[in-house]
Amino acid sequence: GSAAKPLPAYASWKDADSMIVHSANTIETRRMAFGNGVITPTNRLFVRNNVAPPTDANMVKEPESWTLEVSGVAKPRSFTVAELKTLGLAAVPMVLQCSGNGRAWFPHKPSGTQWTVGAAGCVIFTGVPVKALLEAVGGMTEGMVYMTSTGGEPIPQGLDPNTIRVERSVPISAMEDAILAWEINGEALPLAHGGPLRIIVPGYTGVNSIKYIKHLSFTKEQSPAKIQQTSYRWSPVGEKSSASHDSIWELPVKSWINYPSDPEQTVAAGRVQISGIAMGGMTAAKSIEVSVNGGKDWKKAEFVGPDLGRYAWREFVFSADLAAGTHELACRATNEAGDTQPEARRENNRGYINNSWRDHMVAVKVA
Ligand code: MSS
Repeated sequence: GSAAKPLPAYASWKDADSMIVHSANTIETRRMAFGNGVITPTNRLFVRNNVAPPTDANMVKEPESWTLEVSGVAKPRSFTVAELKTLGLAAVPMVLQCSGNGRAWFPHKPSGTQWTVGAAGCVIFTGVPVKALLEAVGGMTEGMVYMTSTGGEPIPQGLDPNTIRVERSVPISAMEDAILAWEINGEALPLAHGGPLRIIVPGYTGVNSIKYIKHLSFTKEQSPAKIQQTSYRWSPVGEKSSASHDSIWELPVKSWINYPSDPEQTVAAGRVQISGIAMGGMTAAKSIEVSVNGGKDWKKAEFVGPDLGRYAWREFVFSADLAAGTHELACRATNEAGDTQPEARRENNRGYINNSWRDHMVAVKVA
């Protein structure tokens, strides 16, 4: 590959040694940098922007005065963050995972960032439940089908806003657990992660959690923005995506091993602690199995550390006695809904939502 790129200014506070800088808008967490503490430290959390983030330095200086417009409700109005803070409070531990995480393993080499495992993290967002906001505005207008969020990036003049605007619609059922967040892991939400205010849609892929949200509306139709209509769709390989293909929304069950996973490292023969993370998607991770022979035999592994609820991931460990040689380590999670992580990825043109256990396997040298 090419020489390591520096962190962009807006994310210069990230721990450089823990990150892979693909571009100024796409920064991945190294597989060996997740730790075993369940929560991903904010300075190691991945960053993904579809367009350059806002450069207005004042934006996060006075977070309380950022305003959110709310429409598609009985009493449309706008709220400052200070006003939102009076309506309710919830803390949501959850996996934030880019739709394209795992794209690097699609054999047809889809365009887009070649993420392996690091476009994901487990963090705690704090803010006001969308439900509490809805109560304050008299509920949504009758017949609404989608919850639509608009990002606060300035739209350059002379361009069709729909080609640039970061605006996503999700089914209104996703509203149940959604929050408007101003804090991440107990700290003010930095611009890189959507400060001053961001919507969080737990269980859904990252693109649906719109940063620097400036407009929340309940709508009958999905957003006309390109990012909704023709991007983030389950289109077949080789086929241009369109609104006729299903939208990329809910996350599936998934897991991967983080330790050992360094291809440069040789592990000492004998007792080895194999550890990683498991998530359930829309329901909690229920169990996790590990294979030390490339998926031929599976044994139950143990969850360790705190259980932070259905949208968070779990840490797991498996003790194995490994003899000298190369071992293919794999893991496979099952969620509360009874879905088990599949061996094969679900093929799609842009390489979204890879949860194949085989793709996430690691070959470890033992000596
Ligand atoms: N938001 C806005 N406003 N803008 C942009 O660009 N992106 C997406 C989300 N949101 C955006 C938004 C994506 S796409 C993702 S993943 C996420 O975000 C990420 O996050 P962080 O915080 O990590 O950066 Mo894929 O599905």
